[in-house]
Amino acid sequence: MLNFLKKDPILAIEDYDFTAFKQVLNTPAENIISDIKTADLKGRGGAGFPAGVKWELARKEKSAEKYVVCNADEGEPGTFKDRYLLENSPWQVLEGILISAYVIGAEKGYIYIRGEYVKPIKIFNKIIEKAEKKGLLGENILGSEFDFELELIRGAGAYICGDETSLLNSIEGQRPRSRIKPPYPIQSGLYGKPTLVNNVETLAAAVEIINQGVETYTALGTAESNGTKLISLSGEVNEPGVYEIEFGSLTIREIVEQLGKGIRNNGQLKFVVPGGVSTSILPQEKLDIPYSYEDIKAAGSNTGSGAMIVVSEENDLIDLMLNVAEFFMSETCGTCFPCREGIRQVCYLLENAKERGYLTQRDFELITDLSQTTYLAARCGLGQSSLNFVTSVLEHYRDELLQGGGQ
Ligand code: L3W
Repeated sequence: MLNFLKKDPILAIEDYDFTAFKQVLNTPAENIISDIKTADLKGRGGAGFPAGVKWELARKEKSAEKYVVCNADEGEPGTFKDRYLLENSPWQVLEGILISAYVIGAEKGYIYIRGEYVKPIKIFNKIIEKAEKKGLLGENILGSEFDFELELIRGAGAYICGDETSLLNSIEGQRPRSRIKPPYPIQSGLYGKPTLVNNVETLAAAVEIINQGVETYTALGTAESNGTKLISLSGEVNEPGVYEIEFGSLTIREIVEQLGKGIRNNGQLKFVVPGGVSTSILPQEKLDIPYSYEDIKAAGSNTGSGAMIVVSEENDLIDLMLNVAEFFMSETCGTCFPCREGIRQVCYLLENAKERGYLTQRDFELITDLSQTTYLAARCGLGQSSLNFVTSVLEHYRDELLQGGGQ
C-alpha cells in the first residue's frame, strides 16, 4: 500500500518535510517527468489520461506564462476521496502542486475547491498562509530560483465546474461554460496560456511515486493499472467510506463484501456503479472482476473517479434513473443543445414511465436514441457521460422495466 490514508493527519508544517519536493528541486525536470510516465500514473479525476504525458506536453509549451490548477471541485455524486485528502493530507496535496508547477515551469497556480467543502477550504487557506510564511510559496522557494504563488478559489456549487474548461472559465470570472477541446488546456488554458489541470488525488499520488520510487509503485497493481486507487464506497453497504486498494487485489464483489461489510439490513445486491453516476452500472453477474482500469473497461464501464455506489434490490429502477437524469438536467451548463435538450427529454420520458409504473418499447427506443445523440454530440464530458447510467440500466434490466407493459 502506498498509504494514502494516513491515520494521523499532519497539520503542522513543522511536521511535514517535503522530501519529494526537495528531491525534485535537485533533479532535472525531465527525469521527474520520465518517472511519472514510467509509473503510468493515470489521471484520478475520472478520465484516466496519463499524468506524465500531460506534464511533458505542458513543459514543452513555449510560453513565459504558465499555470497549474488543482481540480478539487469534487462534484461527482458518490465521490468524496479528494475531500479526505484535503482534510487529512493537505501538505501532500500542496507538495504535489509545487512539484507539478516546478516541473512544467509555472509561477502561478490555483486550487479550486468545491464551495460545499467548508472544512477543506478552511484547512487549505491556513496551509497557504503557513506555506507563505515558511518560504514554501513566494519567491526563491527553499533557497532555489523557483518562484510560485498559489491562490484558493472557492467554487459556487456548480457540478459543471469539475469539467476542466468550465473551471478555467470560472477562475477567469466568466460564466462556467465548457470550452471546445482542442485546444487542450495545456496548450491554451487560463487566460489563453498553457495550463496544467490535475485532480487532487493525481497530485498526491505523484508525491508518493517520487517518495517511494517508481519501482515500488509499478510493482503494485496489474498490467495496465499501476499502484493504488482511492475508492469512495457508498450506497447500501454497512461500512461506507474512503478505502485505498491496490489495483487488481480485490474484485468488485470483494470490495462490497470485505470493505463495505456487505449490504445493509441483509439486503440483496443488485448492481454497482463503479466510477460515479457518469459511469455505466455493472450488474451482479459482472462483479467478480478485479478492480482495475482494464477489467472494468472490458466489463463495459469505467473506473471514473473511483466512486463506487452499491445498490440493492430494494430500489425502484425508474426512480433511480430519473434521479440521476434529473441531477444532470439541473447541472448541465445549457450551452450545447444535445446535452441540454437530450437530458430534458429523457427526464420527461422517465417521469411518464414513473407514473405509469413501467417503460414501453417506444420509451426504450427514444431514450436509446437520445442517449446516443447526447453521447456523440455533447461538447464536454458532462453531457457525453450523462446518460451512461440510464442506458446501462435499460440494457441490463430490460425485461424488468418492460414488465406489465411494453407496447
Ligand atoms: C493534451 C491531448 N491533453 C486529453 C487531457 C484533457 C484532460 C484530460 C482528460 O472528462 C471525465 C468525464 C466525466 N493533449 C489530450 C489531453 N487531454 N487529450 O486529459 O481529458 P478527457 O477529455 O478525456 O476527459 P475530461 O473532459 O476531463 C473527465 C468523468 O471523467 N467522470 C468524472 C467526474 C467527476 C469527477 C470528480 O468529482 N472528481 O471527476 C466520471 O466518470 O464524466 O467523462 O485534462 O485536457 N491530446
